[in-house]
Amino acid sequence: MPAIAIIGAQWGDEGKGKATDLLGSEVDYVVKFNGGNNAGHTVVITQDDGSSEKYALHLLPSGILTPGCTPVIGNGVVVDLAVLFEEIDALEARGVDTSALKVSASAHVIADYNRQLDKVTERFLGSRRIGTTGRGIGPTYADKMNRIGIRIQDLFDEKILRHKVEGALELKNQILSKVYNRRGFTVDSIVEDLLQYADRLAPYVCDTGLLLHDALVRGETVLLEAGQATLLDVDHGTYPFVTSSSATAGGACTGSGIAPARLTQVIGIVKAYTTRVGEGPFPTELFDDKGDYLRTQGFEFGTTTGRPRRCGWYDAVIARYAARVNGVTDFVLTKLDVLTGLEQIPVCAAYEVDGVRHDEMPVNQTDFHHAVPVFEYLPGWTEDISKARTLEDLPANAQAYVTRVEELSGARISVIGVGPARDQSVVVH
Ligand code: 2SA
Ligand code: GDP
Ligand code: MG
Repeated sequence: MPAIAIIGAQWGDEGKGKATDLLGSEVDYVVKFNGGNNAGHTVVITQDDGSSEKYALHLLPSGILTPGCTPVIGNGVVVDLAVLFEEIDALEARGVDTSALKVSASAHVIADYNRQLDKVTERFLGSRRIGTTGRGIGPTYADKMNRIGIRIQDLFDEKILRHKVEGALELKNQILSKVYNRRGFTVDSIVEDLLQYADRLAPYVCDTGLLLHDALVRGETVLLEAGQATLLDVDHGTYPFVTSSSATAGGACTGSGIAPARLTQVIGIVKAYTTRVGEGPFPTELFDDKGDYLRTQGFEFGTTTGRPRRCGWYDAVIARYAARVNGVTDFVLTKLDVLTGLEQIPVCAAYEVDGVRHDEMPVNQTDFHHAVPVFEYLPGWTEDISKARTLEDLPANAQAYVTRVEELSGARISVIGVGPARDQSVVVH
């Protein structure tokens, strides 16, 4: 009865989509448990004839691409209904069967006013902005915590829906008009907008917590797929430069209704270097041609917004932190191929803050802003590694890089990514 969590160990875009897809054929359920359409997971599938198909998923779990696997949107997700059906339609048009999808009756809905608030708040914050994706994620989670959120189940009772929308809009319209100088929303327009999806949504909706519990009792395998990552987690990330949900292993339980003791494996996905989108501290960030090199070689542009990602060297301090916070049992080290061609590869082993060495993540956010990486310099390799399928296929320096990164990172490396396609993986354990 294994429940396996896949967690981002850095600031996102580590390649969780590919890792989930890789495991897809061995699991019965894939559950998205946090976030919404701020996420962007790219999955590349190689066809029998050698051609490849690329899918960019935002709201739907990556397991939707695996026949026989039930994709689930858990209670911890915030759902933009227009995006949900756009994604379903786009996949169906490409021949992907989405009929098995299940959506939690307790997931929250992103309403128009929350998208609007996300965008105007960012503009208002100016230099203090977070660099959000503008999808309404933060304001929707704020409503959830403020107990004025709209849930999927509310869509099936117009009277209740209207009552809740009235409650939510009471303060929001005042904020929009008085603080942000924007026009407010009418209850009718919001209710009408949400109700248009109710009939189409109904067949997908169920008690997903019970569904998953029963599956685990039957001995089936459940994969919990995180959106965003540990350093973007609202509790454990680089607050306030975080997303508004729980992207760590704890969140996998609260966001799906699976009890913590059911988790048998936590797989941390970590890139062989580091990237970040949006604002916030990033100790190993590169501002020179090496950063451009990583961005170009790794095609580091946002899957959702197209924003160029900030790039830097591997940071073992945050990997160790992610291993600790999530209880990582195995790491998947992705994009090792992107480092090919570099003469020397720096790896951050610790930080120095005001002359003092820190082997652990500084608890004080100000210290993290001032953290200076203590680098080890490892020799690079020039051989193409994209066709490597075993550790022995990798050049000696690439093997040594993996070994050193593993020693520094707090958990074993079980899979190494050497290209975007499903089969471009070296399985070590
Ligand atoms: P939000 O919109 O409230 O969640 O933004 C808050 C912060 O979280 C970051 N964030 C992300 N970081 C990396 N990848 C994400 N998904 C997309 C992708 C991003 C894109 O896969 O490429 O396309 O731009 C993601 N989603 C949220 C965000 O940058 C803020 O720092
Ligand atoms: P996610 O948000 O963690 O699912 O990651 P994204 O999909 O946003 O970004 C990861 C990108 O790296 C995608 O374009 C993947 O196709 C690609 N990718 C994943 N693993 C590898 C790898 O091992 N090598 C290379 N070159 N690309 C990879
Ligand atoms: Mg992504």
